[in-house]
Amino acid sequence: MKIQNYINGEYKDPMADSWLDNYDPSVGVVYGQIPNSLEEDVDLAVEAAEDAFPHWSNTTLELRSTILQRIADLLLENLEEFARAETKDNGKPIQLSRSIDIPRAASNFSFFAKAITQFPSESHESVGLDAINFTLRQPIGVVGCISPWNLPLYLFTWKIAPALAAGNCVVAKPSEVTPLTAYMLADICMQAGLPAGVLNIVHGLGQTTGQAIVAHPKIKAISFTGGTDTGAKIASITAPMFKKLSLELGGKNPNIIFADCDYDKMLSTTIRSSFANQGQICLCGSRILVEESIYDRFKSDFIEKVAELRIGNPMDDQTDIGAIVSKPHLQKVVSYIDNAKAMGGSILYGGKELAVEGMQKGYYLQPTIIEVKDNQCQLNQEEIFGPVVTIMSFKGEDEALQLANDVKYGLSSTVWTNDLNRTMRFSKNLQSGIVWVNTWMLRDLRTPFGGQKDSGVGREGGVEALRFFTEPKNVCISFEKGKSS
Ligand code: TXE
Repeated sequence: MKIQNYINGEYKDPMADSWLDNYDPSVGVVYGQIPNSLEEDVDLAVEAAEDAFPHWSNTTLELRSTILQRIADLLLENLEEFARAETKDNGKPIQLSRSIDIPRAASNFSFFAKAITQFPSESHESVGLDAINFTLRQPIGVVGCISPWNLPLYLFTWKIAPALAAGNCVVAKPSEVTPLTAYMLADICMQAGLPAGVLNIVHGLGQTTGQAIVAHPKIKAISFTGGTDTGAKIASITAPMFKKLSLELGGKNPNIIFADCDYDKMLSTTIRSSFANQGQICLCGSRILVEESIYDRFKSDFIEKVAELRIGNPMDDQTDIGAIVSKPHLQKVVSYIDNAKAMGGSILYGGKELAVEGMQKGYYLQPTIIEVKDNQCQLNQEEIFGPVVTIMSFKGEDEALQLANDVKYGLSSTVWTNDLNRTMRFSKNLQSGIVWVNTWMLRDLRTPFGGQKDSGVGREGGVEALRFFTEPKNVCISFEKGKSS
């Protein structure tokens, strides 16, 4: 199958007629082509977006909201088709695509369809100076959205929906590794009556297509989710151009387990927070820190539960762990495991590539648990982004906090405890954008989402996303005092 760009309301081949292979990771074979878009394709998309902007930014909130809600409804009407496409393209278990990825993509649209109708701005009376100020929140113009491969449609729409709701026109690029559902979304947008040029989707590589979006002088803001190194590169290009920038980057998140926790809930959630989506979620708790008194018990129970996970055909309803997204990524994850011993770790479970029956060339890897003694080892400091977790013990609160914060990243943390005072101490002192207590990945779309330290800058989600995608303008009106004042 051939995927095309979506520019100015229609599907288009790349101008240079250059194409890239798209792989099905479950079987390791090419099953389609995607545009290898170049600067000229991005230029065309920006032109279309610029032309569409005056009309879209002046479209009533009611109509904008109706169109976005229609996109959400159409995604849900076509849920099964989208879920199967996501699983084929990414290798994730179908039950995950069905229950999380596609419903959440629809929620992103319906959430921001409503949120924009409730988006307030401030006014400040300058008492004694006889002036009133109000803040106009205006759409920025043409904005760029670049998303990764791990939660393809989920993260793509997480950016596009608030950008459109706020009245911007968008040039967006999904990951070249997982382009299929973004391609299908274009069709839904056409059916929903989104005017031509309001959303443009350009496919291609990061260093060409992505870079052309980032460096385009007419694109005034960039929202990016992906690797920390890529984020740094994007920041270095956009900073001298004074673009607004939102970066959601990597994580090396601690999962801190105290002996007083609800043990069963902790254990089953820790299986998910370690290995959901083959561990390829920036929020996964890849460093498990366990209080010394329950360390041995946890270790054996965790290994036993992980051994029950079913690895196999992503399209099978019973599969817990599907395929790794691509061959290069599999090789990267395996190289960490191969080096584990040299890095001071001992493999407690897994660590091996697997051949799934009938899918011998697919990219399968066992869920892997590595015991480490030193938080400074590479395994605990670098984002592996695969089904690999480390476990280590700690003695008390002080050590747990020190270990948790002792990384360059600061995206999310999970704490398991029933001590309220400890909960408050950790909530205040953990250096991360999100702290989950006695849960993981429980998301409320109104909350600020993003990381500290090398995990990014800025926040998205709820009102934060609408603030990011608008330019605040202070209007100050002086008025004359009447006789009565
Ligand atoms: O991400 P990239 P990759 C981490 C994870 C992973 C590593 C690399 O550790 O192993 O990053 O993964 C586009 N200008 N995360 O290489 O390259 C690219 O085309 C503009 C964490 O796949 O950052 C894709 O659309 N765009 C992460 C998007 O950026 C560029 C999720 C992300 O790709 C570009 C994914 C450039 N110069 C990986 N270079 C998370 N935090 O969720 C690439 N891109």
